Amino acid sequence: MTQADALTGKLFTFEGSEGSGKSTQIELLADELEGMGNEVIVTREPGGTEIGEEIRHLLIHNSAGNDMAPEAELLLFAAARAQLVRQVVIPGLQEGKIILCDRFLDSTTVYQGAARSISSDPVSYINQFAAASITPDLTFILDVPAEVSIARVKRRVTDLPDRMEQENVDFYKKVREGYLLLARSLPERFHVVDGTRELRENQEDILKTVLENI
Ligand code: T5A
Repeated sequence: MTQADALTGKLFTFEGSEGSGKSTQIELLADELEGMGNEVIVTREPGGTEIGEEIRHLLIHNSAGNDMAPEAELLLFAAARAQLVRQVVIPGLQEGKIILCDRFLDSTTVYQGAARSISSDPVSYINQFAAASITPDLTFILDVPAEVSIARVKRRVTDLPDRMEQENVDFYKKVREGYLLLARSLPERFHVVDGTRELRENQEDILKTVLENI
């Protein structure tokens, strides 16, 4: 996290395409960290606040979203992030907590930037503005091939695929490539995890890496 020294907590973010295993690993990690006596906040994007969850509904589940311009989508993700950062992330960091966030600004860089082809200047500026220049201490990328993402999304029996999940295999490939490019450009912040490995193996890898960074 790169901001004032008063922010003594840690921000770990989890990225990757749909079905890559982010939520599963966050839940396992939060249990382990809390069991060790740490104060942990688990949150997600878009969402994590009442306002953010309303925006999430509009972005992901509302059928009106099918006509949404990529620029409008970018600004709505940014609006949800601006609220989350000010209402949850900064106060949590000021209280010295460990924050585990399911997606953060790298999702915008990859989905709206790399996959939807909005140019990098507005994406980067809007990201920084929304996130109040907060940068994660460490970001895990759960990396899975596009076909694995699609298969895992399809296996869900509880729900119809949401708007973002209806994208085709090329979109998922662009998302994966976008994340791997980011990881190569900022190796000190990103830790890439093979999301096709056994759950337990990834759980141990992520816990070990977090413990080295708190
Ligand atoms: N978005 C978001 C943007 O476009 N821009 C932005 O700025 C932001 C913030 C959010 C959507 O919004 C987009 C990206 C997304 O399209 P979401 O629902 O929050 O959508 O995120 P998803 O990634 O779609 O969430 P998922 O629940 O689909 O994926 P997870 O959390 O990565 O996967 P998880 O843990 O739920 O696991 C999926 C399945 O795989 C199994 C699990 O048991 C589960 O069944 N699994 C494994 N199976 C085998 N081996 C493993 N290692 C496994 N790990 C998990």
